[in-house]
Amino acid sequence: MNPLVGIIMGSKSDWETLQPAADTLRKLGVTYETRVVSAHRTPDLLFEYASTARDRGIEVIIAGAGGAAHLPGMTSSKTTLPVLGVPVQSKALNGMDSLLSIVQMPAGIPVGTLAIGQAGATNAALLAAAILANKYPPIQQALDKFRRDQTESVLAHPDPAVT
Ligand code: RP5
Repeated sequence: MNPLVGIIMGSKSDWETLQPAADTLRKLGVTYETRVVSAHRTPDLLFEYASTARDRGIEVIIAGAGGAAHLPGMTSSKTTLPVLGVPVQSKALNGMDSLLSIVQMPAGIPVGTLAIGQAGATNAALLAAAILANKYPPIQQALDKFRRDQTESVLAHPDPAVT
């Protein structure tokens, strides 16, 4: 099946952060592809990826980057698909640079910005699934089950001192 979600990242070094997005989509039965697409090192590829994604059947893009993280914003500038930005926890500034450069988009070009790091990647996948669930009932069912299982797992272990 063609991928519904495109997971792109500025560098191979971002994969550790973005992998939970891929794992979460797989668990929910959502098809996806993963690619390194850099706003700075491969700008032509970024333009091509973003401007052709819809025609290839992609419906949501998750874009993760660190430092001067222009990838999500530039991707959104070339497509009207929903773009979810994941700030990578950079070494120099602990991800604050990534967060601020992704979240502070000018009005008119939206990026849905998630938390710094792997929590943001997981939630980007859940949000992508929620967007797709409006059109694909099996994804809605998988999301409902994910929430039920999560709740039951917490309730099943009420005492933190007992493993
Ligand atoms: C950004 O620069 C990438 O998103 C990455 O988080 C950061 C560092 O990249 P590498 O030097 O590890 O390739 O473009």
